[in-house]
Amino acid sequence: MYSRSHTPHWRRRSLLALVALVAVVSLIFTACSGSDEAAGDGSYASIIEERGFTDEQVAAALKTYMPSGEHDPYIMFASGGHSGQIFVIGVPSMRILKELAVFTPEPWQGWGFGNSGTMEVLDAGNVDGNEIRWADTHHPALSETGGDYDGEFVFINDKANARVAVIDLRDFETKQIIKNPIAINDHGGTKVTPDTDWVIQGGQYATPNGWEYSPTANYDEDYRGMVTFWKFDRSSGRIDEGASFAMELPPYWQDLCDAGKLASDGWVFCGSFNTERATGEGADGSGEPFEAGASARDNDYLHVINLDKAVEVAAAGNTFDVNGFPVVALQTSIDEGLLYFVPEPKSPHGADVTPGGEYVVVSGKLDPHVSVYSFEKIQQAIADQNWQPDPYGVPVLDFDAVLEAQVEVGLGPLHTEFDADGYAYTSIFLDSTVARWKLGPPYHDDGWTLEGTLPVHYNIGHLSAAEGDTVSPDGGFLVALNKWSIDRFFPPGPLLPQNLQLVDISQPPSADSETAGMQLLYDMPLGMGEPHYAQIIAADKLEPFEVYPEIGWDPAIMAVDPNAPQLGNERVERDGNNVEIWMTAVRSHFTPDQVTLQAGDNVTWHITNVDTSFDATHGFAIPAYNVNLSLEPGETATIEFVANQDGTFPFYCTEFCSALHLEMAGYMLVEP
Ligand code: K7E
Ligand code: CUA
Repeated sequence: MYSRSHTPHWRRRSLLALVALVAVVSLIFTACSGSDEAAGDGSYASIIEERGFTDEQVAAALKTYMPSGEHDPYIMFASGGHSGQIFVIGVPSMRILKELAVFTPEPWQGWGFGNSGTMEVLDAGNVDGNEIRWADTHHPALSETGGDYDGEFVFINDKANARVAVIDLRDFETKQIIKNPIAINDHGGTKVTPDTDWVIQGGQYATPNGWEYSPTANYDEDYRGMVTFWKFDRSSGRIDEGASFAMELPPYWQDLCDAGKLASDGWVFCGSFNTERATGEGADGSGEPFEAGASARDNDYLHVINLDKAVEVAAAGNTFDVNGFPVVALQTSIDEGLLYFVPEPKSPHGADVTPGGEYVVVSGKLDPHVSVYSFEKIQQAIADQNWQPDPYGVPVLDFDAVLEAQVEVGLGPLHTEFDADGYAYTSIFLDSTVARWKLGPPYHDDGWTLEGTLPVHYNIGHLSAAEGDTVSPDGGFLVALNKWSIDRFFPPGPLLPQNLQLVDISQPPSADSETAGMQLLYDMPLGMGEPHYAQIIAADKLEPFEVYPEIGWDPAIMAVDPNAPQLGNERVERDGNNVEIWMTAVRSHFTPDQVTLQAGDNVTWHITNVDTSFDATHGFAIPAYNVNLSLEPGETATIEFVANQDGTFPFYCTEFCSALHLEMAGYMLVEP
């Protein structure tokens, strides 16, 4: 059984096996050197020889190989970028298990093709009346208990339209999509507080509140940034919009946020850029382009937010209203001591809290250092009122008073995660490396030093270490999520896949290792949208349903639908031109297998998959009506449509479920 100690059993076992195997391999090499007999005999020694593998390559292959039937010890939830979905990937095999449907219709899962439950979730993400059926997903956040992943839920943001989704990990289905009422795009989210009381969604490109029209000439007065705190109700598995609130921020472009934990529990930290408040060249070309205008100052501001206190202020009703949503005004935040700034060097990006919550690590994209701020020193500076106001009156704490350390890690540092031994890993975009560096006290007395770097291919964005942003990171594996793959794979046209590179971080840094003990294991091309962030959870924390617990289960309510068709009560009822159908699906039959309608009927059609066997999924497709369902064992679904096209429509099962799967079909007859 896989256990989660520093060096898990399975890894110790596989390392021992590896050492033994490498020894055997070198023995065989020695025995066979100078002889042609080994070549081509099918032994692994001859394969290694023929393909010219090095010892290191053989070790890498052995570390990622999962024999048929064995499961990966870790599961990675990677954002799907433009696909609007989440990718579920086994680690270390890097096998894709599922493209989990979130914001985008997905036919295999029957997501968004007639199933009322899925249509309702997707429609809740409509914006200004427009059906938005894609998303730019960036940051998945697994639910936490006590700052550790608990395997119950995962959340993710849509940068393009400022939406947040809730996925229940009992069935890996999206249960809720929420449109942010005050912002039209986001970035600093999702992240969760240590017990998942709050889901954080920070803004990005400032607009007037509620994305009202205002010319950029009025930027300073009318435009505002924001951070939204969504109250998560674990018992219902939904965000409670009515208990949620936002904070109005200056029109800086807020970037990534992280929740405090342990030492800093109750606080939230968000980076920002464009504190210059640049508004671009403008139509007449009189201004400065954004990339110059938004990079003019030496510092931007880390936003330090007292969430516990903000919750009290919002609960007391000390808010104003934007599109019916409560917002704590900027001046209220200043007056009540909810918001402080800390100068952060040169166009910062990631803001990551150390496992114990003692520090916030910030990377400046245009600065070769990570800057490490002490939460204790931040508290002291607040108590000492050691600050200057920014143009909006927000206290900017003294940089030197709150800085703990700066570590030079390379050009273009972005994001940081941690392992179990007090090392931090920072992605270095311009250098295309992962930097491994040593944290200072209480992790190491001789810390704040760079141990070394590992080249990655190429232009790494985020990285994700096993449970690497929790209070107890596992170490062992790290995945570099690289933006460019260039020469790593066959180029399928000019749009190239991203490259997810698996790295072994189980070995300590050593002086004779150029890569500080890190070993590159595997290149995984991902050609389905650009993943940004990913989180890696120990697989034994996940307890998904194998089949739905009872027949007639409605995933939208995670309970049996009392109106679900059951074996024996299949029927068609007509009331005027309202027709309701109760159908069951079982290997290999739909009951009833003929349904006769009249043109213009309002049709409500329920189907239950009454199969209870592991993996006995049925599909259900009706041509011309754009209906396609996936009915997992026990699941019930409802479709509603107007039978506005007369004709003869064979419906059929779209999952190859049995030997007589092709016979699992029927006719929908619509009389003119
Ligand atoms: Cu760096 Cu959206 Cu987290 Cu992409 S963000 S890399
Ligand atoms: Cu049911 Cu194929």
